[in-house]
Amino acid sequence: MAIERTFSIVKPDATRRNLTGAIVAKLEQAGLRVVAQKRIHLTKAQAGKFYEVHKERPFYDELCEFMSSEPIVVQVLEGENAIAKNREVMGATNPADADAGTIRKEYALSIGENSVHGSDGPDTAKEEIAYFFSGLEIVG
Ligand code: RTP
Ligand code: MG
Repeated sequence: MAIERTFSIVKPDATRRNLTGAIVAKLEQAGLRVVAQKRIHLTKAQAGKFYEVHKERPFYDELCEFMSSEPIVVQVLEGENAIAKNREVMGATNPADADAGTIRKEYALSIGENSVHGSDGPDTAKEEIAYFFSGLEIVG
C-alpha cells in the first residue's frame, strides 16, 4: 500500500469548542501522521475559492460565512491510504448518518458545522495542500 498525503481542516465549530487536540488525537490514533499544521483565519473570499466546486449549491454562502467566521487549523496528514482513512475517521457529512466513534458522530453540531474537512481524492488532495502550504512547510 502506497504512502499518501491528504489535506485536513479542523473547522471553526471545533476550534471554538477547544476540540483541536481531541480531533488530532483521533487522526493520530488511526495511524495518520501530521506532517504540516497551522492555525489561520480565512477571509470569506479565501473560503469561497477553497469551496468553489460547491458554488452552485444552496449552502455555498452559508458554508463560506461559517468557514471564515473563526480560526481554523489546516494540516497535511500522511500515512498508508491516508485519503480514504481520513474520510473513514471523519465519518459521514451529516453527523446523524455518521458511524459510532467517528469524529463527526462525536463532535459535529450539524451537517454544516461538522468539525472537519478531508480531501475526497488524490487530485483534490494535491490541489488543497498546495492552496495552503508551500513545500518547505511540509516536513515528513
Ligand atoms: P468536506 O468537503 O468539508 O470534507 O465535507 P464532505 O466532503 O463530507 O461534504 P461536501 O459534500 O464536500 O460538502 C462540503 C461541506 O459543505 C457543508 N454542507 N452543508 N447545509 C447542507 O446541506 C450542507 N451540505 C454540505 C458541510 O460543512 C460539508 O462538510
Ligand atoms: Mg467534500
